[in-house]
Amino acid sequence: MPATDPAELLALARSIAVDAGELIRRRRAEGVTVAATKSTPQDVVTFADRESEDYIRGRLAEARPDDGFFGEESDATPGRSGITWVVDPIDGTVNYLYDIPAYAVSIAAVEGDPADPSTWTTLAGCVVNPVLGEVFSASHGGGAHLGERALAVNTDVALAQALVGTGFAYSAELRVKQGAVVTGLVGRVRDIRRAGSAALDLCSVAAGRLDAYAERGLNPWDYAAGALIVREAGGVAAGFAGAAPGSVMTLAGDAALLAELEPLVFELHRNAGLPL
Ligand code: 2AM
Ligand code: CA
Repeated sequence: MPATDPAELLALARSIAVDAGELIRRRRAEGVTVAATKSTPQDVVTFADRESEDYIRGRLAEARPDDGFFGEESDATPGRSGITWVVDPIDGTVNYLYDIPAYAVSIAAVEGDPADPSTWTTLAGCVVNPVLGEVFSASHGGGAHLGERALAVNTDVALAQALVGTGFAYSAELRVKQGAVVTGLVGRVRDIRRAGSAALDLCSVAAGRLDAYAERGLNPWDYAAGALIVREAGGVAAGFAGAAPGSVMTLAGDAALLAELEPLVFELHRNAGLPL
């Protein structure tokens, strides 16, 4: 079995994500304090984010010492194997702070230039919501699952009937412009959801709990695992104009629905003066 067998990588990702999920759930029950603020006063990191990332990093280093590491809360380490682990130790940190049960651990194994997410092929991804005990997973070519159940995105949904997930930036200035985008979108679709965890939003698309998703400003650790889970559920996860998902745009859903949604979201971004 080659060292890059996606099923083997997924088994490791799943085992570590479940254990890290249990760790953050326990810490949440003990009470959470903010360790520091990052880009804005709203962009926080808790001690549990750091503890979770240290734990995940340690387990990966022990199991696969030649792989690289790229996580939200610590410095990246290059590897020698061609595999890099892309990790969000808590996605949905604001939900975590408020004890809203929509936060997750996200772990993905990618191949490609660690410094350029547009070159990545994601081989395995796991997203765990420890409060609900939900384990979303996918391996390249192996399908997407919630627990044991195979997932498929919703198909044959017209834009006017689509339930669309999105999110807002920590920067107030950017959030106001994103508000203008939502104003233009909300009358064209069934409704909007803003759950607060990009990784879980992508898994919701894969599971048919949302028809589509569109958000600006994501980081690779927010979407790496979730984007693979969407694709393996038969959907598309991409940026504008077929680009890889990224900080400008991450769109997810069935291809036919995205063909309607993408031009609208693009136009609304341009009208709001958001860089494209
Ligand atoms: P986080 O909880 O790890 O910070 C909120 O819409 C979602 O987007 C969360 O998954 C959040 O991840 C992510 N996100 C990433 N960068 C963000 C930013 N600059 N502002 C707000 N949310 C961001
Ligand atoms: Ca995070």
